[in-house]
Amino acid sequence: MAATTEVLTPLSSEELRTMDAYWRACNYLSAGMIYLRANPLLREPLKPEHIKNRLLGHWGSDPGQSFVWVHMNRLIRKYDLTVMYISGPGHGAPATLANCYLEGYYSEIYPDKSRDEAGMLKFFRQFSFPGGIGSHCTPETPGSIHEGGELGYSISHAYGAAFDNPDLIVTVVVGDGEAETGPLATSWHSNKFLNPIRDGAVLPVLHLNGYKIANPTILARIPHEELDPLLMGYGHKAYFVEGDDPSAMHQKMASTLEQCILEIRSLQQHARSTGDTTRPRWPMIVLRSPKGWTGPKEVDGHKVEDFWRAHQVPVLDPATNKRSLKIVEDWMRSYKPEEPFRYAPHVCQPAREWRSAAQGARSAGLSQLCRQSEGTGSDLCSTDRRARALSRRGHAP
Ligand SMILES: Cc1ncc(C[n+]2csc(CCOP(=O)(O)OP(=O)(O)O)c2C)c(N)n1
Ligand SMILES: [Mg+2]
Repeated sequence: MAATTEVLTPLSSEELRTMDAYWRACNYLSAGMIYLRANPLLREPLKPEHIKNRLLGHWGSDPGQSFVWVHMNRLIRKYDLTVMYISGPGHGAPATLANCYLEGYYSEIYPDKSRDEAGMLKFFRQFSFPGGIGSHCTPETPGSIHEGGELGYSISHAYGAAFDNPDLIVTVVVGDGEAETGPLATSWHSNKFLNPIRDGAVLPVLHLNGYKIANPTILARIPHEELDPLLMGYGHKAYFVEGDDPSAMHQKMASTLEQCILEIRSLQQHARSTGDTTRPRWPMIVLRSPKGWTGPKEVDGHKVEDFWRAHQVPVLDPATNKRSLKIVEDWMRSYKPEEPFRYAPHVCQPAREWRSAAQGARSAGLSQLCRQSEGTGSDLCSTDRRARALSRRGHAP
């Protein structure tokens, strides 16, 4: 039997609204990186000349990864956690980059990619462009210890980070395709080497979005009655978060992730107060969400969301096909970028202004934007400085 969580609606309506706004902002930025070379805030109707000449990048993995990130941020703030995020499907670099940018961290390292309209445009244009940055997570990604490009090492790197770091929790997203590689399949057993007194903890999030490039994945296809005991055999108590309705999924994820964090703390507390190092059954999450979640559902009658077509560029010819252009525009506007960004006075505001407005606050990143945008996301879009400084983003294709 899968583990269950008791509190199913832990988020207030305001928290839900702001977390969703942050997540939509991430998804907007991810799509923007893949598509736009002009008009970054969609101030004017999308035209062919706003579209990049060569479309590259991976969309399918991004919404699920950003979903994990925003939910982890809520708990970092709530419990003052020290957390590192490692991205197994590091081909989904737009998710990691979008979060770094929204938190403000990206602009600290690369000041020309500032948190204003001009900076956002540079941020989009550099993506997967010669002389810019890779379409996978690369060492240039701030805080990166885990490169995208070769699947299979996320869990090993997560444990490497957790060993001898008793305060650290490493959240590691594992792609269901990545999980089929030899290195990943064996690395689940790394928990056998984790000392609950001396080491930190690893919280795997197995992302069952159903596909690896153009093929279905095994772990997404085997029945629950087989998957759950398999993960138990790997040493985990698995919590399942499954669905596609964003509001319901936010509540489920918030509740489940919090349960996992509390359980990790309680297991550590027990070991550290009694000296009992018997191997605990560490919690983990199985996140079953559609590949390319919230992206275009269909293009020219072909299924895209929740299908292999969402893996990379979901709409292939918007620069030359009016119908495709409209699909991309409708898709990007569906994130209501005017809400999280509040066009004029916020993202577009000179970076110095919002920085100084937020002086004295320890938190950084979208929180400042949010504070000025009537609270959109202010309570949860930011990690505090300590958590951010210690967080490391990692990646694989
Ligand atoms: C070792 C290795 N084999 C193959 C690939 C090619 N590849 C790139 S992305 C991908 C699919 C990954 O699927 P999944 O882990 O489920 O990530 P998702 O995009 O679905 O989140 C593959 C096989 C690779 N990058 N590394
Ligand atoms: Mg997958």
